Amino acid sequence: MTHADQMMGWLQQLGYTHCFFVSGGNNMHLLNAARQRMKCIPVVHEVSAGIAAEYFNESTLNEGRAFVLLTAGPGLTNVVTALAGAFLESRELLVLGGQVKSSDLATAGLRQRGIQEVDGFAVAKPVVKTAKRIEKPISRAEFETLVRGASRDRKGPVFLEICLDAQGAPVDISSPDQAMSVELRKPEVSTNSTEIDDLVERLSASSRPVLLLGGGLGRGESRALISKIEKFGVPVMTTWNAADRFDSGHRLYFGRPNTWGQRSSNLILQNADLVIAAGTRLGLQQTGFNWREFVPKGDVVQIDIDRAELDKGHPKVALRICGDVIHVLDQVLRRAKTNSSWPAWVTEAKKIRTRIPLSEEVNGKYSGFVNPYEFALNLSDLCDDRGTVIPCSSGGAFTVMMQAFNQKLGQVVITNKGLASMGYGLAGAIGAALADRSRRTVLVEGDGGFAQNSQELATVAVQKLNLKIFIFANNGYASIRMTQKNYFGGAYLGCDVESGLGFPDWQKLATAYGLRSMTINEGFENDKNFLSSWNDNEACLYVVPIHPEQTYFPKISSQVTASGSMESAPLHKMSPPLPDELLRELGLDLD
Ligand SMILES: Cc1ncc(C[n+]2csc(CCOP(=O)(O)OP(=O)(O)O)c2C)c(N)n1
Ligand SMILES: [Mg+2]
Repeated sequence: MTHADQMMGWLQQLGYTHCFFVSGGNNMHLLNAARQRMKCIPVVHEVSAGIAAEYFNESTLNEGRAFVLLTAGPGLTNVVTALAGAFLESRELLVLGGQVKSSDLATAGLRQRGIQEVDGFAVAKPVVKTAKRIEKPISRAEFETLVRGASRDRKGPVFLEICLDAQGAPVDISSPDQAMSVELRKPEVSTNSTEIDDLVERLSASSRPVLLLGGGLGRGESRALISKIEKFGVPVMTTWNAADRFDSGHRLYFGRPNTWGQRSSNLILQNADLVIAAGTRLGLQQTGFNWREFVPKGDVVQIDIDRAELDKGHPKVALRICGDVIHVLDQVLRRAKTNSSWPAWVTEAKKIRTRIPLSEEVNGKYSGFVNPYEFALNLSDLCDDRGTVIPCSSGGAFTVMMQAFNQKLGQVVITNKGLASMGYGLAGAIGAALADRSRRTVLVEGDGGFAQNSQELATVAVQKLNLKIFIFANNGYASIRMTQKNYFGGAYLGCDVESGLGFPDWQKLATAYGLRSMTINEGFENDKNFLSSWNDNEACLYVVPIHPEQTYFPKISSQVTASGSMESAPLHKMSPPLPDELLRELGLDLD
């Protein structure tokens, strides 16, 4: 038995079942050991392995867990984007990398000694929770502590770079190392009880509270919380990372506020007198770059497991509680007293929500093209509560889906907005689809974003995934076109074919990979051909024609200032402005 066998056995006992990999000489022992114990899924590019494993684990649909296996040098450099994405979104990700023999490692001052050698440890370090180079066999206890670090406290990627000789080293399986290690202690929740008392008092005294749930609240945890919130009757909103924690049809659900958020949600949030931000880091995208005007009429209470997020200095937070979000919310909902003004606040908020649609007329309709907001609404109706929905993570398709998609409780919705990278959609959808093959997985991605990882259509075909892929075809990078138009007088460069950026014929590309495809148009939701492909269990690629000049309103406008910096409107001032009479009717007096 080799140390590689031993490590794979340990991983198996820790619940790992799936290995996304790209092979190479420097990870050969690890792959040979994984082959015998895991479902090994070859992907074309390492970055896809990383993203797929992140989404597999995030979807938490089965008992299994996925990790990534890659080779040294280019294997590692190719996965860095996925490490950064998982790091920024606090997602569990274990990456095992090969490395040259310990005797071939470059010594100080050398760029390289071993073939393909790159200092993976140093490259990965800034974008992982833990990085370690393993030059000789390590104990089970050490290995487990390293691996479990990915899913403890604030989750994040762990990168272990294992030298070829350490992988292949023979190990004595009768050594005491083999005993099961003791279960690691659950993290102590050191929440300060006077802070919880303070929050209980603030909530009971507030007349217009909003509970903003973030991705720090797990899917299982939020299920248990819903009935408690119902008894309480306070308006609930979610961040993008918690998009699937609440049903969009629930009477207490008031959407997703954000810089690219739902206008009604932004208005309600900005009218609150207390916002309890639970399990969200309240980053700039969430609060608006103009964070000084976040919740201008009320106080913000933030609950986060990471002290650094609470102390970062923005937005203004009246009460900061460091702790496990479910633990804090449980106590607060048990002890706070309901306030008699809440039903009227819910009614007021409901009116705002009903009067301001998710698809605004200002975006218009172009004949022969699909309106992306109407598309997202129609897609919401088509998706059942057992589906997995993967909006991509950049461009118009991402923001439209997060603005207009109506999720059902039971669905899994995953994006990676922290990195907001092109190319995340397809790789993520592959990971999520493999996490539960009985579900239909739906991917919505822009043509620019899709082009970055389209090589994984090969994986979709080989794995025979029930994956429905919608590509917003709008002649390239519409977002960049818009920037170049608004700020640089239409000096277009590298955003479409005319300005030098190439794209394939998507249907021909699908055919090349042996996949079905069709172009859909307005009314697709009732089209027989579409519905028959939608309802079977096979992959299909749908080209969705979106007009290249399609607008994406409402949005927060920004201006370049005299000093070259940017200045943004607060969350409640989305463009174009609402008519004064509507604002008056809704009782919105935010200036
Ligand atoms: C890896 C990466 N490089 C660059 C960007 C900057 N960027 C943001 S959106 C965008 C264009 C995306 O094109 P597409 O997916 O077609 O969406 P569209 O802009 O057309 O809505 C680019 C280049 C990014 N998000 N990720
Ligand atoms: Mg595009």
